Amino acid sequence: MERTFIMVKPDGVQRNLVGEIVSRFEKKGLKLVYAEMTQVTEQLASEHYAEHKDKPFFKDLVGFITSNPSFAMVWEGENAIAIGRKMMGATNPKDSEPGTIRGDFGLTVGKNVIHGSDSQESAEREIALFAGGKPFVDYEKDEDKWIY
Ligand code: IDP
Repeated sequence: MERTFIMVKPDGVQRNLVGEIVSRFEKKGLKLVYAEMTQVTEQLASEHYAEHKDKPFFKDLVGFITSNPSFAMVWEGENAIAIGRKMMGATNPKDSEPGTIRGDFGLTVGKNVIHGSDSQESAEREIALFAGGKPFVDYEKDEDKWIY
């Protein structure tokens, strides 16, 4: 079983897309093991987006992600990381397919609604960064026997 870190960014929270996004992941068959409404700090944003620190959009990105609350989640399931990325769609909504979250709800790369881990390594790093030391809920879902 894999775990992936998924976060509805401030634009998604403000646009009332939290329920829609949670619903898509639930219906897909993934299991929610952690969720928190969170105000991302500048320190956390800088660590999370460290790979982009030399990019021209870094300042705007950190400013945006810290501007309002986000909704952080950890979803569990087989191939959860790759499936989460597929469900999100391409980084720039102009390239995201309809049916994906960014394809359906985003218009610009700066406000693309959702974040999701792109590899096992980043999933582990991001889960530790955002949810390290927080309580995870370990439970069985009866419907899993109809999914696996
Ligand atoms: P990802 O979110 O699909 O993993 P990354 O390349 O890791 O994409 O970029 C992180 C975030 O930085 C993107 O989701 C987007 O919000 C922002 N971003 C990426 N490229 C640009 C850009 O060229 N201009 C403005 N913002 C960008």
